[in-house]
Amino acid sequence: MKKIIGVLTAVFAAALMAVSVQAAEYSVGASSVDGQNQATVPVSITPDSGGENVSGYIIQIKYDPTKVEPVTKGTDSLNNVIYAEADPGFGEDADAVFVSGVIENTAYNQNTLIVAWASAKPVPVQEKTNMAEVTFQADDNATGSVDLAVTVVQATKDGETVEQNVQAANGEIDIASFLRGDANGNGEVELSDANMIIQSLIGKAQIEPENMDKADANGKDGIELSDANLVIQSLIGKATIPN
Ligand SMILES: [Ca+2]
Ligand SMILES: [Ca+2]
Repeated sequence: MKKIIGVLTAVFAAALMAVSVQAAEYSVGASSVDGQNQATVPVSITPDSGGENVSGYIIQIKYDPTKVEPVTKGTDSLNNVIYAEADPGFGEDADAVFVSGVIENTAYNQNTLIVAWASAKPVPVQEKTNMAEVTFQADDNATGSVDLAVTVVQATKDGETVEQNVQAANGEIDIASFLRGDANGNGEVELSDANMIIQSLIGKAQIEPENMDKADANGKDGIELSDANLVIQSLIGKATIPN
């Protein structure tokens, strides 16, 4: 079992040379969905102080497909798989077309999710607004952090292209591994975990709160002697600790 604990933050406000107007800032953020190993990643825009009239964007998110995959959200009317959902509050009357797709580059473990939106009518934006949302599913065997690099490939305001290939944000999703039996939380199951469990049962040591679930090696009835027993049996190949 894994859980996603990371937060993805925008680290770079896109600035643009081609026009005198300062560009809006695009960002993504991640929050965990408990128990599902998923992170929701909203794609948002923070407009300039004067506001923006957004009429289109193409944003790409690069990710490692061996660790995370975007969750499919069904198919569109042309039977294309959808990987992102437009925020219902963004441009609902704009007569927009919303497209998402994945370009695979498995040789380098770097896939690209592209989210593109274009509207007949510009959408006025005065404050930070979510435009779309992507959900990433962490692979069961993934550990560590996953980099997500976000680029605004193109953006249009009032139908005019104003941004091209602007690095918008970099971030990562941390995948915390949950290792059952690891009562001392050092990332391995060893004999000292059995010691720890027994010591806690006789009041000689205290298991850290974040390791309490891990110390329940058999995954039932809380922490008991049989959990220490199972840890030892697993070390000598007599039993397997459940996930
Ligand atoms: Ca341990
Ligand atoms: Ca137990």
